[in-house]
Amino acid sequence: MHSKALIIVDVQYDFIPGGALAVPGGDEIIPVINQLSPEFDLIVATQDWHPGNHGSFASNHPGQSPGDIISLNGLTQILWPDHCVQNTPGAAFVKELDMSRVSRVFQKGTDSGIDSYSGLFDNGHKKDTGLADFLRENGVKDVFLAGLATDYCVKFTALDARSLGYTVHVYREGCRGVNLFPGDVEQAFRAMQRVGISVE
Ligand code: VGL
Ligand code: ZN
Repeated sequence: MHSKALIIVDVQYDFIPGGALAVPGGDEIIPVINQLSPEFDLIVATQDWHPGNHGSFASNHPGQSPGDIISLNGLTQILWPDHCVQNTPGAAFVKELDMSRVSRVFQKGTDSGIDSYSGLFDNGHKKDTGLADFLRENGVKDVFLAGLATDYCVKFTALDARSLGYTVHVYREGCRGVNLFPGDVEQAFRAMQRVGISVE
């Protein structure tokens, strides 16, 4: 049994400077996470893992551009540049991230018809990645989060974990955000705190 787990969210080349969907300062969190990980004996990572025809890619919607907002099978969807395409270098974990003690990787965003910001459930809460079962089977009570991006995948993973009843902690310095709209990162931290997530 493990009372606490660290979830490392989407530390992939496409989300750090130079990548297709670069998060400003995204690489700065890697030493922070590497320093945190020895405190944990249960660590998992999530991996954004899209097919090339994914519905969140602007390139798959003629006439649309990244940043545009559409309805994708009934859900509001921000369109992104092509990113984290399965088996491409951009989808790989950044090599400086210490993965040696990561016990499982949970992939998400694999269904072309729906996006998945959370590492637990898709955006429609229809399918899960297996991470919820994994946390339950391991007796986890406290979930700690770090990774990319604060205002998307970290936020929605944290909110889903909180909804499942976990005590959730987010490491502010272990995350960076997109800030597509100014203030998004601070708003994301506030939305997390409002439901009882601890930002530390
Ligand atoms: C993410 C946008 C699109 C993330 C993934 O990891 O935060 N953001 N896909
Ligand atoms: Zn994605």
